[in-house]
Order: sequence, then C-alpha cells, then structure tokens
Amino acid sequence: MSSGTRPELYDFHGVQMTRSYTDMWERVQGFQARPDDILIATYPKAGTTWVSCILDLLYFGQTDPERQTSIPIHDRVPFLEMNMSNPEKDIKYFGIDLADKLTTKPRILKTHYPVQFVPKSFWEQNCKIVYVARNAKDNMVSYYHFDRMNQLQPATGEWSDYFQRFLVGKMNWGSWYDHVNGWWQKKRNYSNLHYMFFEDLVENTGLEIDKLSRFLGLSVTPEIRQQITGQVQFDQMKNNAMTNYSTLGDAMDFKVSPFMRKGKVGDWKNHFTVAQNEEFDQDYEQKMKDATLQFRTVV
Ligand code: PPS
Repeated sequence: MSSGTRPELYDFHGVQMTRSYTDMWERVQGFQARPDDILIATYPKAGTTWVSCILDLLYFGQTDPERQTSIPIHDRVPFLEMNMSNPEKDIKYFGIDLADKLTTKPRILKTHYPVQFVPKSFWEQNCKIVYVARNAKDNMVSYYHFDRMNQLQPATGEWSDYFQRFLVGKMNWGSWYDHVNGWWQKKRNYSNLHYMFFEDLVENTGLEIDKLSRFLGLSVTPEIRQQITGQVQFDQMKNNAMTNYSTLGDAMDFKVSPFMRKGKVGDWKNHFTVAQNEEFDQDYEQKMKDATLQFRTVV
C-alpha cells in the first residue's frame, strides 16, 4: 500500500474485510489457545482498549507495574488477526507472532472477529472470553472518526455515505448488527463468555470491574478496584503513550482525530441529522429483533 491510498473492502466468507486482517487467516485459525488464555472480542470502537487495560491491570498491575509504563497496550494484548507491514508508515505489526511469543500467564488477546471466525481452539479449551458491545449510534460515530484518521482503514467518504454503509454492514469486520447479535447468541450455549456494555463502563467503571473480576475468578480488594478505576479514566489513558496508540507508527493522524477521542455516550447527537435518526431507528427495529439484547444511547 503506497502512501495516500486506502485499502479496499472485499467479501471474506460473507463478511466485509480488508486484507491486512485476512492475510494470516490460516495461521490465526490454527492458533493454539491454552485453557487460561483470555480473549477480548469486540466490534471495532466498542471499548477494546479500555477493557484491555482493565484486564492487564487486574492480572499484572500489582505484580509487574513496570509493564504499564513500558509496553504499549497493543503489544501487551496482541491483536490476533492484524498483519501489517508498512515501512512508509513505520508500521510492523504481526499479531499472531506477538501472541505466540507472549510469556504472560494468562495471555490476554484481542480480536474484532465476528463469532463464527474465532479460532476453534478457544472453544475447545473453554477459554474465558470478554465481549464488549457499544450502542450502534455511538459506535458508528467513533468508527467514522477512526477511519478518517487511520490510513490503514478504508476511506470514509462523506458522513452521509458512511452512515449508509454502516447500515448495510460495509465496514471492516462487517455488520455491527450481525456482530453484536452473533456474540449475544453464543452466550446461550457458551457459559465462559462475559458480555458487557461500553455504556455501563461509562456509568460505573468500578461496578463493571467487580463483575469482570467475578467472571475471571479474581478477588480484588476495594482499594485495588479504586486504583484501577483511576488508572483507566479517559484522561489518564489519553495522556498515556502506552495506551493512546501514539506508538503504532504514523498510520494514524492524530491531527485529524485522536484515538482517545471523547469517550462519551451520546456523541451521536452531534452527528446524526433528524432524518438520519429516524431512518436509523426504523432500520434498527427491523434488524434487532431479539428483545433480550438492549442498548442504551444515553446514560
Ligand atoms: S479499537 O481501535 O477498535 O481497538 O478501538 P476501541 O478501543 O474499541 O474503542 C475506542 C473508543 O473507546 C473510547 N475509550 C474510552 N472511553 C472512555 N473511557 C476510557 N478509559 C476509554 N478508553 C477508550 C475511545 O475514546 C473511543 O471512543 P470515541 O467515542 O471515539 O472517543
């Protein structure tokens, strides 16, 4: 990929993807998960980095505090399917190699795959999986700004075009609707899956840390919970080079938009027109038939 050009989406087993995330398909599918591995799965921009930091702190914050200030989060929590080498952008990132080389116990790993793409060893080993979901309106807005600033993502076009593309799932990693529903259904027959919401994290981070700890079987004192809550506040993470993605080469133009942008619920109101909101809501009702899966677009 030469500078200034953006990758194209293509149909990959029924999901829109770019090649940087499918080139290593065979190796990713053959990944040997271990029983204590923990997988963080999300649709892009749903709170992956936030939850990655929380898990890293829960497991290693007390025993190895150094890693918080010396290893970028994208290396502490490898992004399984990302395969990127772009000398012009000073990028070299091979998620599957990073995962294979991880020496931590447990290994904490990240994926944006829809549920049907997850390597089978995670299921066979009964690994703990944390899925983070974010309401579609804010998710779309966050993804739009990310795609504007990230040269490794397909071009956005105008907001109105992007809005339409989101509704039909022409996004990298496919349809938000399929993603959140697919993972939600998985919860019914796979009990080692913790499904959580970005909006709940915003509303009460400490409570979500408690729930996560219970799911992971960790006992966390109120003091440590409070400490972690402080360490993962938006401004802390935004100002920390190890968590704000300033370490991932220069594919991301922070002058266009920062990675840690607003971290809010409800920013969609600053982007959606009244007509778009109506169209969105009608379409949403058609697609989101499962009444047990409810999102909040305000808190
Ligand atoms: S990625 O690229 O898919 O891994 O992005 P991801 O980390 O999933 O999502 C980025 C959005 O999460 C927000 N974020 C936070 N919000 C509040 N508090 C904290 N600590 C936090 N950390 C990350 C980040 O700002 C992005 O959302 P927007 O709405 O764009 O600000």
